[in-house]
Amino acid sequence: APQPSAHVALLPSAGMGHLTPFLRLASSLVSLDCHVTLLRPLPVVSSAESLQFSDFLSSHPTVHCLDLHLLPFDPSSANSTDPFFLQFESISRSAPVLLPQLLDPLEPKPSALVTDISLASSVAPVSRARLHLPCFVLFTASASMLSFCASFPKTDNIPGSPFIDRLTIPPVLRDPNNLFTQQFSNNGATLAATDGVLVNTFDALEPRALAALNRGEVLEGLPRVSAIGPLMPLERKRGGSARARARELEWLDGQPERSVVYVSFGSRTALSEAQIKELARGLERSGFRFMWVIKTKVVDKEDEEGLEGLFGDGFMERVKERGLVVKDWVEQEEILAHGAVTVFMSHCGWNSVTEAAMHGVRVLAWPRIGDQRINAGVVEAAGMGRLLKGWEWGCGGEKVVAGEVVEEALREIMEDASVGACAARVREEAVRTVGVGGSSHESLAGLIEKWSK
Ligand code: BUP
Repeated sequence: APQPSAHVALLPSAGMGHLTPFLRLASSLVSLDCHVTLLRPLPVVSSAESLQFSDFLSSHPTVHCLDLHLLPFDPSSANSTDPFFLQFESISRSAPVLLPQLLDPLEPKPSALVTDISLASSVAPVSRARLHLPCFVLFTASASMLSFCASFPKTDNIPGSPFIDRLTIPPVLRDPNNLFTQQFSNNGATLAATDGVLVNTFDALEPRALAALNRGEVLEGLPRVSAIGPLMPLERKRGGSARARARELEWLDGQPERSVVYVSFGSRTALSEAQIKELARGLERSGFRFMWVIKTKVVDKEDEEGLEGLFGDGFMERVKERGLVVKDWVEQEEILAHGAVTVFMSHCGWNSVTEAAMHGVRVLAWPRIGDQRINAGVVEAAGMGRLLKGWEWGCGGEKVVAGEVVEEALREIMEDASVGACAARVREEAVRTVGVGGSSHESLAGLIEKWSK
């Protein structure tokens, strides 16, 4: 058999938004004959992550998984209570000690280490100086967010991303003492000392941001930024055999083409109870068909409340003919791929945006935290979606958006053929870019060639 062309070690970080693109990259590398060593920080934060790891490993038996058992870490010493930020810190502190122990004995030696951006400042120096491995960063958000990260603490006039300003930046970054602000700033400052940056985006989605990054307009000394997205979803297999068709997909099978609004705010943001009630009212008033994936807790393990208690006024009964409300983990990518879905009311986590782009689904953007408002700017600039009218930070949480506003926003985006046409064009470009000869395909092939030498 031919020898694998390159051996790449991958170090993902915490949360589905970070893990998902790593596993997708791992899968693409395997299909391009690379040998992959996957470093798994343990324990993980959420049930979704454990399941994702075990599913992935059983369907990718050639991937070599090494467990990185995190060293004890006292969270009370860090200025944050966010379980995911605390986990970034814990992995960052453990990695410099554990990576040599795990990677030194490997034969053949990896030719490169790809780390998550949230770990870059602690991993890149060890990778180069101690492991003698070139260090690449997988940036798990948009190229616009990468520009912002590379420019930080500067927060406006970011080249190639005119929609970034003081109002769109994540509020947490206004506190210089917050743990996340410090991590973000250190990781951004490390970018120029890495060997390359991979981004899950593509030329047609963020042409100006990518051009500005690679022309050196954003940060002098930034290495090559390779757009390798949209990263392809994993094949849905569990234990090697095909799974039964999920209830959500069966429900969609029974709905007319392009009639359904899919509503989800991602794996780690919960709406307030008052907002859940107003959103329900808006969906009901709109008269549209909908599928709503509800999360009421930041970490899924703590989410035990039943659906009934959330609405409690006969809502479920009244909408049962045209609405499905789900509390479990769903296969979102397959939902967005379904022909019945036409609008995605989304928090604009970057994976969600790339999945909508891949399937030509319009986005009604309702950002909640972090990079999501900047990602919503990308969605608007590409024409594939709209920002919820009157949006401001905190809406959905402490500020409640009225049902009437939701209703009107849904009606507008459903009726706007130009958004639909843009979304369809973005989809065509996404398909083209990952095909042989497409720019994302060629970028990944170029990296593999580099790693094979
Ligand atoms: Br919820 C949910 N099923 O039920 P994002 C999410 N997903 O497949 P996030 C499901 O998780 P950050 C569900 O398709 C996407 O690939 C979804 O990543 C999938 O947002 C991923 O969109 C979620 O980036 O993370 O989880 O809020 O805030 O880190 O971006």
